Amino acid sequence: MNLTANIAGLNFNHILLNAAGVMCQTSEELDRVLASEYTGSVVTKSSTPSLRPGNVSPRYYELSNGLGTINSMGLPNEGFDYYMDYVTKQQTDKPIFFSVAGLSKQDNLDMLHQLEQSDFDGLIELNLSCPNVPGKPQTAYDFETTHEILTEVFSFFTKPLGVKLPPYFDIVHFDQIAKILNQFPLAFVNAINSIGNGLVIDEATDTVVIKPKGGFGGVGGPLVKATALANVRALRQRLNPNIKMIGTGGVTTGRDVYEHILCGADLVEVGSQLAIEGVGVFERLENELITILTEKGYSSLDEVRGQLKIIE
Ligand code: RRO
Repeated sequence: MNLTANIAGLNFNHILLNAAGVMCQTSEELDRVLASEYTGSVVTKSSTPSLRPGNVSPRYYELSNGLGTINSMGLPNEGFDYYMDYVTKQQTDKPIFFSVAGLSKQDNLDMLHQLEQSDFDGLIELNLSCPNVPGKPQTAYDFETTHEILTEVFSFFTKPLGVKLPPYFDIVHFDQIAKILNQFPLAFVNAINSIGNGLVIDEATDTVVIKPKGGFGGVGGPLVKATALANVRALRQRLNPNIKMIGTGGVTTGRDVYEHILCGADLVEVGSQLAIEGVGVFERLENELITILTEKGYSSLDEVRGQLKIIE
């Protein structure tokens, strides 16, 4: 079975990888994702210029009924230099994604200048959608600012760069963000980040389950699958064909991976379920995907990608 993908001339031998934020903060975690025979790559925890401890705990919670997760991690990370050191030391044929999430435009530009001047030869993911830093709105909900940042970035940046988007919920917003993104030589677009500012309440105590922001946090897992698929599909239909799609959100089975591909995903990322199940999830999901492809008589993902049928 051919499970390969290509973004910006870089080859991926498997379609799955972690979603930024999950199992990718320390070098040990990054090593585990990278070492899996079933991952196409790894994406680093979104970094800020300096180390951040993130929000107070409890800041992550798994719903007991398997519906999903809520987090308000608050961008804990080891700092830009730590990830630069990690990625430039790797001897791997997997193209690594380096995620950056500055808390200001200038922080993002500074980190991207350093990446541009470095020996890093992977891909860069600009996270415009962190929902959990108190007082900092999700950048990609502000279309004007998104346009302004990308304009400045592409005035100097030449390496393969993509953006991580928050979910959109209106057709007009799909149209508007795609129109902006199509103005730039993006290598890829990754949809979706968690659904921001959800609220989960503990039944026994009538209390929120995470402490930061009074309990508000980003929702992931099965709860977000329909929104994730809609965003992948809507953006794939609107973006220039040379901009590749990464599908993220609600992946717990091989069928979920398959549906992301039907909607147009080139690569598929696993967040909540990786946190719950560990790196073994990649082998299980790939095997489940291969079973589906085989049963349907496909021998490569190219036969499936974007082939979602609608009711005429
Ligand atoms: O660290 C986080 O709280 C976090 C980030 Br940066 C993000 O992009 N998405 C998310 O759900 N959590």
